[in-house]
Amino acid sequence: MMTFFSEQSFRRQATTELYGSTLVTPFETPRRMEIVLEAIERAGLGEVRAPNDYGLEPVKAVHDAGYIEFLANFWPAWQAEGRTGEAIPSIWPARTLRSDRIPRSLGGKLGYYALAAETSLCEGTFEAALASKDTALAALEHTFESGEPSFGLCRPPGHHAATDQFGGYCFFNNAAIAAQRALDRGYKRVAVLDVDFHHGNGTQQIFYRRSDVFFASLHGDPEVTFPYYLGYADETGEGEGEGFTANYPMAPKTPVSVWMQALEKALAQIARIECELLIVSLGVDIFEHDPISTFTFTRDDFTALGERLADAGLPTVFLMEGGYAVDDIGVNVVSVLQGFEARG
Ligand code: OKP
Ligand code: ZN
Repeated sequence: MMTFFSEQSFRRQATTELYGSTLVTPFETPRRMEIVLEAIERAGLGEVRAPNDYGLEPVKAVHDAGYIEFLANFWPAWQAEGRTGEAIPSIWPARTLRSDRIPRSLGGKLGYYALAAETSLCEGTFEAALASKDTALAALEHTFESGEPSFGLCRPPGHHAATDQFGGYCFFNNAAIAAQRALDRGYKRVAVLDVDFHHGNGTQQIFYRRSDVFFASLHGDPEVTFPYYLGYADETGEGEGEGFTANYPMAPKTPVSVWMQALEKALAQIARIECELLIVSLGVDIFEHDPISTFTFTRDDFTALGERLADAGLPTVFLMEGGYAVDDIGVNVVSVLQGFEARG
């Protein structure tokens, strides 16, 4: 399988994540990418290519122009104010405040465009986010041109990023950008299947009122898991999009057999509504030893997941999302991709 990866992804080297009451080294570390690349090479999965630069047009097709401009300009502007540390939002247009104004101050903008506080803005973040969406777009293009599956080793991840908000380690929604591009290239209906441990709130929000992208997510129950405020089973889409969102929240320690039953339901929906392309938001934080998650996948379960996805019989693009058991992330990702290839 062809992999796409950009060295520019390493340009985000954040040193702070707000975790409980302390600042820790971010779980979403650049080292994750090195481990995945090593595993791909060791397994002989196939060629790794650098993506082209697809510009901002495909980003604008999904994200708000003011939000893109904010991310592009933030770091130089922050520095020009004499601030040296990484930026972490501390106030938002929360439910009892106004959200119809975008403050002039950087601190005000920071909260306006954020949905969570764990993810800092720092030097290189915008460049890495651009590289990540290019990686997703290159993978999509490869599958579009060849019909072959592809893997976009995206970093930073994307599925929490909404139309105009960053958070949960995400800035641009790579899966949504690729899905929109697929539609613009002529596919009539695309499925985004999100298997990351965390609900893909950004992808859901972007397509919630649309019927051309079916979004299904299997994830930790938001009653007890980030992002808490989206991802419940009663969210099924709105208006035109009614029936084109499906959520399968599951309790901590849910057995893989139960998770696989939810996957069957999601794949049945994908088949029934005749999706022509499958984009998999591939988070391997469903791993049993993931440090911030509570599902129970083993390496063999990842292989079985890949096999089952191949059986769906669709052109498939895998895009990297989460996975924080750094030493195991490579083996886990490659297990999915090799399981897929063994069946494909
Ligand atoms: C990003 B992705 C854990 C707090 C959660 C943020 C998690 C972001 C996950 N106690 N912190 O979906 O893998
Ligand atoms: Zn996750």
